[in-house]
Amino acid sequence: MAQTFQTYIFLDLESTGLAHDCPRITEICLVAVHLHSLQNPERDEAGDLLLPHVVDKVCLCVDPVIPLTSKAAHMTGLSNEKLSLNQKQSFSPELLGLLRDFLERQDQPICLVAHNGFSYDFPLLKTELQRVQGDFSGPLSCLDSCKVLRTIDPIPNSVRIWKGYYTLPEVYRRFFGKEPQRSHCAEGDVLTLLMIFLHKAQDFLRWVNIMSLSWAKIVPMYTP
Ligand code: DCM
Ligand code: MG
Ligand code: MG
Ligand code: MG
Repeated sequence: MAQTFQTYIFLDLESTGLAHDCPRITEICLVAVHLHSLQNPERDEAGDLLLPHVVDKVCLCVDPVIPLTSKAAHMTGLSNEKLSLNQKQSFSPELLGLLRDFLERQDQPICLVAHNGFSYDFPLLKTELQRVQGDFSGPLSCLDSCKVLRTIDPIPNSVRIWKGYYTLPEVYRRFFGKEPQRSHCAEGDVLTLLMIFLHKAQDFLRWVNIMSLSWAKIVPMYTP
């Protein structure tokens, strides 16, 4: 299936915990970037990559209704108290509508991109959509950047097998030689992912047709 995605939507979720905790979303960020900006990246005077200017962005905090695990609270800096003191709303049919409208505004076809998306973000998002009796409509695909990196950035023989090799901050450090900004905040992680994608854009764009899955094939993380 040779299809040229016109828009890539980089996505990250923060949540109340890991898959076995049956987590709920606490924060969602989507940054939509047109293929044009991925193929023609902006650079500063030193030649270093810049984040594209022309993007559409949605960042929302969500009342998860259930408690965050202490690990998730520690990682993200979020808490049930902070979210409720700020009167954040739970994942609602209106939020589904907002996300659908955001997707519809983009040049089609779209590919969603998330780091560990196949095992975490896409199934969790599908569960939350199911909870409000909805889903995304129309053709939509998704790509796990971690899966692509295992092919385009294989662990050298000199490095002992180490499960941290493909974490978002570690890949960023390897490619850019500095720390990413604001890890485990949805927008921070999305922008880190976008820079990683830009750094290897030719490779990602070459592999996307083979490694992307239809959104319809994503199985919900659990039944709400
Ligand atoms: N998470 C967790 N414990 C971990 C790693 C992640 O509970 N050791 C959960 C909470 C995070 C969510 O996964 O909000 C997404 O992780 P990340 O910040 O890597 O996107
Ligand atoms: Mg993530
Ligand atoms: Mg078009
Ligand atoms: Mg994150």
